[in-house]
Amino acid sequence: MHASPASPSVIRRSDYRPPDWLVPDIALDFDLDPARTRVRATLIVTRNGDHDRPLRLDGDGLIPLEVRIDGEAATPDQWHMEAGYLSVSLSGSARKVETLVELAPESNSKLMGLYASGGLLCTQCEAEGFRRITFFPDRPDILSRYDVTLRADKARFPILLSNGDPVEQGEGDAGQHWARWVDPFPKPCYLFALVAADLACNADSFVTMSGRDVQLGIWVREADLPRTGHAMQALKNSMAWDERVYGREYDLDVFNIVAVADFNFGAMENKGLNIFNSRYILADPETATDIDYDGVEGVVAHEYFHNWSGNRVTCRDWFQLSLKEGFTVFRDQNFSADMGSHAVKRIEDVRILRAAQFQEDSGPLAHPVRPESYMEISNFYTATIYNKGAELIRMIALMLGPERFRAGTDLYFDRHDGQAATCEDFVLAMEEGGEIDLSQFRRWYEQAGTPHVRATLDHDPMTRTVNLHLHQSLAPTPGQPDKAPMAIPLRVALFDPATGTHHGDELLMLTEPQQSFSFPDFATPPILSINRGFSAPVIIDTNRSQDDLAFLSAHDDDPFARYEAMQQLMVNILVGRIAGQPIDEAAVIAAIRQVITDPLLDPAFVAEAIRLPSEAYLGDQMAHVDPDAIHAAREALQQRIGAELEPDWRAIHARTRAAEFSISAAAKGARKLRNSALGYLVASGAMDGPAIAFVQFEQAHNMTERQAALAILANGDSAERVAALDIFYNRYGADALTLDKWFQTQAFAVHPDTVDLVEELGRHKDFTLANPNRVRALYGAFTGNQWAFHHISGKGYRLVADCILALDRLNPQTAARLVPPLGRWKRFDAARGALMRGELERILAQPGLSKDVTEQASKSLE
Ligand code: 0A1
Ligand code: ZN
Repeated sequence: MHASPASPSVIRRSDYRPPDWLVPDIALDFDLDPARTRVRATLIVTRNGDHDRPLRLDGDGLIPLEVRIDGEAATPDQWHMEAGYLSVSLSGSARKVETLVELAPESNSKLMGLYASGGLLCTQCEAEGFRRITFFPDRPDILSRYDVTLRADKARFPILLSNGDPVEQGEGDAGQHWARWVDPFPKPCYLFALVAADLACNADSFVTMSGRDVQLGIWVREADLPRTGHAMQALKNSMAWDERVYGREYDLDVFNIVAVADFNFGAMENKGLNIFNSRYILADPETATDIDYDGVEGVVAHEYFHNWSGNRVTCRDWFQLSLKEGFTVFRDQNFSADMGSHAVKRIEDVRILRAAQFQEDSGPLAHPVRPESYMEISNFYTATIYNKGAELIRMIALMLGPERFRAGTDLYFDRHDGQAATCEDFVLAMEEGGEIDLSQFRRWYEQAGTPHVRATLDHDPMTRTVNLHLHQSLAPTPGQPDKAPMAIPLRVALFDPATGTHHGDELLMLTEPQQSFSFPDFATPPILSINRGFSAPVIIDTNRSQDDLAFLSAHDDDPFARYEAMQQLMVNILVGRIAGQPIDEAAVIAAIRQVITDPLLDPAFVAEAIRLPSEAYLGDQMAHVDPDAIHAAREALQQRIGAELEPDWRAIHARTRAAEFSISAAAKGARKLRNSALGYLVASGAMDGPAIAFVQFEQAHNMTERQAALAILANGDSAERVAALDIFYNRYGADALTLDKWFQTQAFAVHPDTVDLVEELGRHKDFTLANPNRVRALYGAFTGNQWAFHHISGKGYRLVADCILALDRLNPQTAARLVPPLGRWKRFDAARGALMRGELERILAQPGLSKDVTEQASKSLE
């Protein structure tokens, strides 16, 4: 239907075949220059099995300047180029193949392969960037030892880094110098990296559990050195945590991290040389919010943990991506919980899962945690692979308990060290090490979509028995019309409303389409607390009354379930209003009053509990999203909560003001609550609201309070709004990461003019498509602003489609990530749906569209 002239071909999981040739060793010699870099690669190749097929070396945009076999120039009958690869005919079982290519890193706007960023040269190879650097069988099941020599102008690029350990360096002619790095651990080419730069180093060290000294380096621009302390602390904490919790030790003598300004994702776990988007390294109180600090800690940990879950044990093929990503996200989530609050971290993670992954699961791009096919693998770095993948590991850990889970991970790491493994290998290790049967559980890897579980309680006073009836369902997703029942672990507790206590928390396994569980000894009907801790990534429907939810929001001893009861109270009111069935809001106001006046509660938890569900989450609760009605209802409730509790908001706001900045959990919690209180106070309509926000904006000694005040002002129309935005721009305009916040805050603003403002900002002199962070700050944030993006005029859709089309010519990966919001057209009314589809069709009609955007846009129209 929408086939473009060159329809990208589909890669299928079932087509996996072991490689014809292996590459146990590779030597790389780089003559680095932004305009003209020469790469000489020497591959030792060995025939894998009994066959006479040629050696196929992937190459994307490469021209072979030389091809040599065992040191001799290859003759024309020995090699030829085909679309996307170099084919070499070889006899014998082991040969040496050498190629020479030339690259222009400064013209590489895709930020894949070798590219220039802010005066340095760096690489990004995952998933298929190595083939843009040299000819190589670019697949993760080829593990090689790397011996890398880098040459460059010494004045311009005094620092030369690659994977593994530094072994030699020296001076060359004409101001050149060189360095040789050898990585003793065989690795797939997606983990290769190099950096040539003029950077300064925050140097530190770490002694591992077996007593080895590791040199740690975080490399940034000299001026940014003072902003690297938090990342370094996070790195050392991560190294100690992986030893303590998983028994995993670091394995090289050096561990380097380099921050770069232009990066398509968050960071990259290259062996011994992590390369980071600078937003996940740099943090100081003046420019970074607490969310940024947590992001730095979490991403530093994530990349470090990949050294075992991803590098020592890697993936056989890209369908196994969640093997490393889901597991590593699970690991970094638990690390961050251990560093701060388990309760709050769980609430935050579930909020992200629901916002990003549940939406994916209910739309045209839904795919299983282990997909069956793809056109462009870059499109599969998704919330499903990462966040739902982490939930799968979490469920396994819950079912096994800590000791047996650890036995399972020990077996997995020991058995597969040095191998390219599969998700099935992981599940088998869990079954064996953890002594459990996961046959039915495997469906979580196979079936896309978020299961619904309907839970009802009945109580028989004669037998004093309670029955919990559970009914599960899973809607069809693209390519999966019929689903089998899932194995769903549900933590439940039954509360006695008279005493406010329960009889114990139980783990129930729901494995049938319908199943009932009986509980004896209940004289009166209890109140159901279910999916405690969010034990399974499912949607629970219950018939609990507002009174039951109010009870749980005051008494549930599981913090997630308590938060969830509060959220459900609010959702019921808002969805009821939108449907024209008003529900009294008194219960919510009473619940909020109780939470904010309970001195025993952690302020960070309180801030989460009193947060109104987002407009997007409310949309997910409706058969058809009505952005205007959702917006109006939510604003009205916010105003009412603000006004009813105004004295409390003033008191909280005053009391949480700290004389000095601290990054402690307590100080972060206080700031979080302070900002919520300010939000409600301003929403109340109090005359002095904007002035109070402006004072906070001006006087804050940290970005968390300053940006929150700015965001609150940006939602309104006060004179303070204009002043604060100007001040912010003038003060921080020179710092790219902080200027991103200026763009982002305006794109997120819940304001009727946002769509016009975003159009203007797209033409601002500081806006550029060349920097992915800037694109995400403006257009990425805008697509997350439901009311503004879905403006009935369709202007929001047009702006985003224009951006996708312009960006696709430069950076298809980042362009493709803006497509999914346009693909949710089935969830909206006919008028909006038609406008969204129209933009998708316009995108697909562009000649020369990338494979990345073609896949996302064409799937979105189905
Ligand atoms: N493995 C990285 C994610 C990543 C993927 C692709 C990239 O470049 C296109 C970069 C990073 C991680 O999980 O952090
Ligand atoms: Zn990762």
